[in-house]
Amino acid sequence: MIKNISAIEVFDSRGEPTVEAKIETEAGEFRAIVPSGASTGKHEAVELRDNEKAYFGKGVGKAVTNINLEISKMLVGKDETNQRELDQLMIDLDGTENKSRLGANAILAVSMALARAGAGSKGIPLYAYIGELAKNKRMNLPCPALNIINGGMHAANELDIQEYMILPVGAKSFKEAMRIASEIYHMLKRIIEQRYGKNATNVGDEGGFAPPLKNPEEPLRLIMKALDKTGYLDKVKIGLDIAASEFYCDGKYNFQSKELEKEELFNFYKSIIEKYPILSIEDPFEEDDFEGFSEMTRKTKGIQIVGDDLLVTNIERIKKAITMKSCNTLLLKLNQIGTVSESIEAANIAFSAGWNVMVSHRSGDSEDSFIADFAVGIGAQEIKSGAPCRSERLAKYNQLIRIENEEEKNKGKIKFYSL
Ligand code: 2PG
Ligand code: MG
Repeated sequence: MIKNISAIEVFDSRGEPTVEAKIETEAGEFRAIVPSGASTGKHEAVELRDNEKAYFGKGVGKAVTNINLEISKMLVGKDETNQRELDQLMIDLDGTENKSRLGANAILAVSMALARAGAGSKGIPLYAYIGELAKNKRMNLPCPALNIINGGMHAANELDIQEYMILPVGAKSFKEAMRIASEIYHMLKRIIEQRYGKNATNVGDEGGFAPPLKNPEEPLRLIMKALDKTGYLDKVKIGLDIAASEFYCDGKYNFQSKELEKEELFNFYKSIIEKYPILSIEDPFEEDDFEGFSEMTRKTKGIQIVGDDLLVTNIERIKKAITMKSCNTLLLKLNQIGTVSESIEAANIAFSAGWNVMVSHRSGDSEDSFIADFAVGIGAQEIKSGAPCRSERLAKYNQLIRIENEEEKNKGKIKFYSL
């Protein structure tokens, strides 16, 4: 039974305030911290900010108060293992389409802490509990997509493309995937330093390097060199998050200081797909262009087309994209939709359409590793949590290493997913 619910304002990896919720039950205390995006989709659930003097408007005092008063009042005394029901109670209490009254940050912090409390009262690991909630019989350790060069809204450089990721698809275990990624990351650092000087190895919000480049192909060339020098050319594929909405304006894409038509941007994608081992492209067009995504998916056979800002983990938008064949992979961010239950439902809808699911951190994140267990529990094929650098990124990867280690020790069934 839930004895108490409370919340406080803590800080995310960008030093901005965020919400931490705490739930007390007979089994102990369970906490969760919500993350925060920079390149947010306009259809995301609403992150409630105070818009007052403190923290230049970014305080989350109202969201904290909503937990301490309304949410707590409603949930104390309830059974913490009724995740679905309690999530629904919060959705109804909020009463808006986009959780703008109580704040998705308030609701999600409680929803995540509830899942931890539920796992705690059953005495099982969080990933196993999520697996039960998801009614999932095929858990696995996801393949990591590590963002090693940062651009767009996550870096103070001129790269239009937001994320250049490596996916160690040839690894046999999660641990091996991380070793490969770490070696490439450090080799890349040397290459960037040699070519552009020490200053160019400063990192962006997600721990990837943020060299002062403009040409969108140069990061690909640097990564290829790092793959070559580490001997991992046959084990690693490349993933991109274009985050195209960020440079879209009035029907044109402002790419490399030119105004491009959609066709021209598509031709750029075609040319890099031909030259580099690209496996995955996220948000190639602006966030309402379901048609453009469909065309992209149709014309780039064998490539993962990932919907992030397009889908915003929203069940209605996912269903629309399935009908229109707009993508083949869901980028899943819990705070885009605001509860654990709806996130699970979103994943299951995507799986049943034959899609992959890539669980994702946010560019403003924290030491909370919830999404690692979540990804294992739902059986996500992939996870993206930034570079193998900065502890808010590694909190997730380290938790996956722990889960894999426990599974190996106990001769469990959960294995690394080979993409
Ligand atoms: C994205 C994310 C995470 P943000 O666009 O996929 O990498 O960025 O959290 O800033 O929306
Ligand atoms: Mg994205």
